[in-house]
This record gives sequence, C-alpha cells and structure tokens, in this order.
Amino acid sequence: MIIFKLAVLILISALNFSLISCDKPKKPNVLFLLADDAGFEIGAYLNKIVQTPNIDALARRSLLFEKAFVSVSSCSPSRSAILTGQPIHQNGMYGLHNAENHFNSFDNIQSLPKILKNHNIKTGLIGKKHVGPSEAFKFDFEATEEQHSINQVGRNITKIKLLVREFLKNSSDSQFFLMVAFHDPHRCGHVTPQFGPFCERFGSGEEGMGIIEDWHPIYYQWEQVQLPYYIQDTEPARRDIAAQYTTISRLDQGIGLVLKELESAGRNRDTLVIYTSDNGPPFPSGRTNFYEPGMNVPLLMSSPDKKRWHEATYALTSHLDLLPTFLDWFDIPQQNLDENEVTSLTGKSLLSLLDHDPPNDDTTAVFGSHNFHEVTMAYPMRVIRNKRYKLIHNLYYESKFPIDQDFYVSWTFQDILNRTISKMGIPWYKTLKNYYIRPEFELYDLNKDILERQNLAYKKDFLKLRNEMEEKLKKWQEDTNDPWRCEPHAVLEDKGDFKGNPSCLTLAHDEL
Ligand SMILES: [Ca+2]
Repeated sequence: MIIFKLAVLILISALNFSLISCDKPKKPNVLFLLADDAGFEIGAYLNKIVQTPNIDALARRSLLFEKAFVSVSSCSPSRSAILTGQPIHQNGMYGLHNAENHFNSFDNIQSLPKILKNHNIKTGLIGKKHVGPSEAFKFDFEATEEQHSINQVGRNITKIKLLVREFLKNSSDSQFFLMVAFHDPHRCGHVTPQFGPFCERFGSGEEGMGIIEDWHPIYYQWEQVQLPYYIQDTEPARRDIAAQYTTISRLDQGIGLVLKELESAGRNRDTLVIYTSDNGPPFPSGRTNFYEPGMNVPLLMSSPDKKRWHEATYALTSHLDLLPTFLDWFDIPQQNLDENEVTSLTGKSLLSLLDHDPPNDDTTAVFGSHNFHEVTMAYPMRVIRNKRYKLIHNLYYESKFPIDQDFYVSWTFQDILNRTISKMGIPWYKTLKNYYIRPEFELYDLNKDILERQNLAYKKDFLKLRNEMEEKLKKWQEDTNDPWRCEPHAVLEDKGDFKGNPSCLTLAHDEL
C-alpha cells in the first residue's frame, strides 16, 4: 500500500512537473514589420479611402504613435540606422546600397542581428535587405533580394506568408526576432514599368502580370483619393496616388497573412509586434526630405500583454529608439555594444511608453542626418525637431535639391516639371524653384505652420531660438562623431595637433 502511494505520488509529481514545463511562458519574441516608403495612407491614421483593415486591426491592438520620425528619409540609410541604432554619419551607410551606388556601412559595425546572435536569439529577415556589407547585417534566416527576386520576397504576399511559416516552424523552440520587410508600397516605374508605377499590377492576375494567390487587388478611383497637402491637385498626381493605394492594400493584406501565421504558430501571445515605414512616401517633400512628409512615419507597437491597446501617443519618437527598444525587450544591456567604441547609442527604449507617456517636456527633440540617396545626390542635411519647432541645416545649400531617378519618372514629378516648363501654373503648395533652392537654415513653427512654408530662421525674433537649436544639433553631431559637423563654413581638424581637441577651423567665408 505504501509502495502504491509512493508510486502515485511520483506519478503526480511527474505530471505536475510536466504541466509546469508546458505552462512555463516562452521567452518573448519580436515581429518587426517594415513597409517601404509608406506614409499615413492607413485607415487607423484617418485616411478614409484606402482600405487597410489588417493594419487598422493591428492598430486597435497597439499603441499608435503620432510623432514617430525617421533619422534619415532614404531606404538603405534608414534601414542601417534602424539596425545599428546609429545615424548614417556614424555607421557609414551614407546612401543607397544598390550596385551602382555601392554604399555600405563600416565592416565591423555592431548590428542588431549580430548582437542577437550573441544572445542566442534566432534572427530572420524576409523581404528587402538593402543594407551592406551583407555579413555585417547577417540574419540566421534570410530570404531577401540577395537570394530571390525582390518582387517575390517583397510583394508576393503568398510567398511571404510561406516564408514566415517556414521561419516560425524552424523557430518553434527558440526566442526569435523576425523582420518582414515588405517592398510595397515602393515605386517601380523606373525599374519595371510594365507592372505600373507602384508595381500595382504585379501578380494581379491580368494577362502577363502573374498571380499572387492570396491577394485580392483593390483598385481606386483617382477622383476619390485623399489628396495630401504636399501633392498637387492634378489628374496625373491623383492617378499616381490611386496606384500607390493599390499596393498599400496589398501590403495590408500581406500584414494580415503574416499576423495570422504568428497566431497559427501560437507565438502571438509572446511576441512584441512593431509596424513602421523606412521613410515617407515618394512624393514631393516626402522621401529624401526632412520636411514632415519625409520624416514623420507611422509606428504601431503591439505588446502581447495588451498594454495601452487602442491608445495613441504624441511622445516624440525616433527610429534610433528602435534598437534600444528591441534590446530592452530581450533584456540585453546596452553597455559595451559598440566594438569600435565610437560613441554610445543616443536612442532610448520605447517600452516605458507601454505603461504611460513621459512628462510633457519641451526640451525633448529628435535628430536626423542625411548625406545621399543615390550616389549623384550629395545633399547633406542635419535636422533637429522638438515638439513645436524644426531646424533643418542644409549643408550644401548652394546646390539645387537633387531628384532621384525613381521619383523623376513618376507621373507626379513629370506633371510638375511639364507644367513648370510650359508655365501652366501648378495647383500645389510650392513652386519647383523653391523646392530646388533652399536656404542654409530652415526653421519652422509646426504649431502654426505644419506645411513648413514660413521660414523663420532669418527673422530677428527667432535668432535666439535658432541659435539654441543649432547648439543642440551641434552637440548631437559631436556626440555621434559626425565628420560633417563643421560643414560648410569650416574644416574639422581632429588628428595630429588636434587629437583630443577636435576643432572647426574657419574657411573665412564671411570675409569673401
Ligand atoms: Ca524606402
């Protein structure tokens, strides 16, 4: 009898142990959803025309950021900044990574996948990589343009769904970081015009377009699109937006499929989901600019413990905060992360926002740094933006603002160009002349002038404010070891006699 009781006890203990093992929560994971050139064309951000039910549903399970900003409004530079937590002048990715441009970050850069690998977290990247050198951003599982056609891994949402399924199946026992980097809604008129300006016909099932099994294309009427203030009100521009909407709806359906895979794998209960875009839309004042349409991007953060679901925050947030957020989520300390010992990270984890907003602080600011987009487009800019004001420093203000190949051939830009050449007049908030020609400093009061048309930088009443913001910007440039921090009127000397005492030595421009 005693032996029987003992056996029962052992059996019960074993069962308990096994139950405890099953109930033990898995360590948390991250699903990072990155759109390519997407803006606020989302129902959750009050666009009433474009259909984005899946992103809207995610927004209802997220904290929605109204004031999230990129640190650079250009694809590769922005991705490198997200994955290193460093601005481009610090990580070396000055422009686009494409073959003809060949920009790369520094070889020994400390990137997120490298850090996570050291902590035994399985990493995956599905979709657009567009950063290099490849080994510096090596994920354990990669299905990117390095192995596949970019449209297949970036726009074919059925293929993306199956790749996500494969990654999750292989990671069933692991803690993971999965980045799904959609190529939608990027333009493609300059590379594969047969699919339409935004590849909105790719996989549509029409003759010669192929078919994406899971995609239900939605087409929009150009008369009905919700025209943003920074795009001219003309038929070609509206048709451009209508095409963009179709690819945004494909992105939305892709996000729905990916989230369903996460749920089917049972990992939605322990995974932080973040959605954002690498830069603003490819329209005037958007991508490649530090004006609001280029810099302000959507950001959704959905915590599995339902913290602040269906709430919004106006806290100033930078993409440079993402890497610290991921490290915080995985409980990885930031100390000694930088192999080069260049500087520490300037971003801050966003996880505390899941509990409450920070106190109202007028001194908080976000920063940005842009050097190139394409290799021919040298136009370095630095920016500081606080809650109310933005100061842009155009270092090469004597050059005309450059236009990229992709945007140049777009219906929107061709319309602006043709109307300007034929002196037709453009129903637009700018002229091509004032778009091309920019002063060295631009200072805007965003409370009164969200369109950024009244430059206050040279107004007497704002000189003090400009100086204060300039000083803060300069301090950030110093903190992040910006080689351009003395530009354009001085030369930085930081070696030889100046080692340990880096100095800006004047070029006497004022004396000329
Ligand atoms: Ca992009």
